[in-house]
Amino acid sequence: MPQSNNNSLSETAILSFMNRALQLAQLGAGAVSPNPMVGCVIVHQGTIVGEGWHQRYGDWHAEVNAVNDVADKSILSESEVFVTLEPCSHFGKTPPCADLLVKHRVKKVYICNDDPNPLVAGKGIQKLRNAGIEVVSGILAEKGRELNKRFFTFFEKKRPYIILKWAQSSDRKIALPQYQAIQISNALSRRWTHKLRSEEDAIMVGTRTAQFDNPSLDNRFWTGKSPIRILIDKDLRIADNAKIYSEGQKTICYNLQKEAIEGDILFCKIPPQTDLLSFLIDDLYQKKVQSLIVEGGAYLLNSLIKTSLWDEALVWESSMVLGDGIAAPILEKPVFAQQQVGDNILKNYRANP
Ligand code: AOF
Ligand code: ZN
Repeated sequence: MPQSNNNSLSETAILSFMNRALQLAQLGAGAVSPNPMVGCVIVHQGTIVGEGWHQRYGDWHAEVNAVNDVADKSILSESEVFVTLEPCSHFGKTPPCADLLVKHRVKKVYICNDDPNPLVAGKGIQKLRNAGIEVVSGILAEKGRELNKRFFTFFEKKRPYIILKWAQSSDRKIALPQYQAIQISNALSRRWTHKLRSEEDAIMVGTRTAQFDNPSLDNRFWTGKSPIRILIDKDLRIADNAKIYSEGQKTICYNLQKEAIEGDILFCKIPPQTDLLSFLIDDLYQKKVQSLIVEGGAYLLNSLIKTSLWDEALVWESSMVLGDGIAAPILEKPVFAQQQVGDNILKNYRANP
C-alpha cells in the first residue's frame, strides 16, 4: 500500500474512498442483476470530484456516471479513479469503461475485484496498463466479494447464489405436525423478508409448502421488484388458483408432466431419469438467475444441505415452544453473524465462512 507523501494518497484515504465506492455500489441492490453492483469515485488532489454507480440493468456503468459527474473534464488526467470492479473491456450494452478511462488519461485506477466475467477477466486491467495507467487491484477485496457474492458465485460455481431461509421455534421446529398455519417469527420478520425478496432474483418452495401455506412469494411490504417464483411440483398438484400462480409475477413450475407457457407461468418439464435439483439449479443458471431464496419446506432445505447446494442460511429463532412438529434442518456450521430483531434472533450461516 502506498505511503502518504505530497503526490500520493495515504492508505487511510485509499480505504475511505474505496469504502465510499462500495457504499455507492450498494445503491444498485435489486436493480442491476444479472450485472454486478458497481460504484465509482473520482478523486482530484485528495477531494472527491465525481461519483457514480451502476443504477439499473442495461443502463450506464458506474465509471460513465462518475465521469459524467465531474464538471471540469480537464482535471481527469490528474485524478485517481476508485472503482469496485475491474472496468469492462467489452462492447456490451455500453462501450468499454476501460476505453473511457484511457480516453481521459486518468492518473491511476484503484480496484476492489477483478471481473470474473470471461468477457472481461483481466482484459480491462490490461487495457489500462497498456495505455500507461497505473492500476492497483485488491483494495478491500473481501468487502467487494461480499457485495457481489451473487455475481461471483454465478461465474465461479456456474449456479445461482443459494440462500436458505426459515423460522424455527426454541425447540427447533419449523412447522406443526399437520402443517397447520402458525407464525413462528415475529411481525418485523415479514418486512425484512420482503426486502430480501426485493434484492434476490428468485424464490423457491416445494410442493408441500405451496399446498399448506399457499404463499404468494411476492414483495408487498418493501420497495422494488418481486422475485421470480420457483415451484417444484412433479405431478402438478398445485391448483391454478394458488397464490403462487397469481398474475403479474413470473413463476417457473418444475414438473414431470408438461412444457408450456401459460400467461406468467412457465411449466418446465424435467427430463426422465434426471436428478431434479441439479437439473433445476443448472436451468436457473442458463436462465441467468444469479440468486435464489429457498423458503422450504424441510425436505427441500435438507436435500440442498445434503448435496452442499447452498451458500448462506438465514434462520429466524423465536422463543416460542411448538412441542410436536417438523424438525428444523441442521447446519453443521458456526454462526457467521447474528442480530437481535425484536424478540427474535436472526442468525446468518455460511457454507464457506
Ligand atoms: C463496469 N462497470 O458498472 C458494471 C460492469 O451488458 P453490459 O454492457 O451491461 O455489461 C455487463 C458486464 O459488464 C457485467 O457482466 C460485468 O462483467 C461488467 N459490469 N463493469 O466496468 C460497471 N456493471
Ligand atoms: Zn463498464
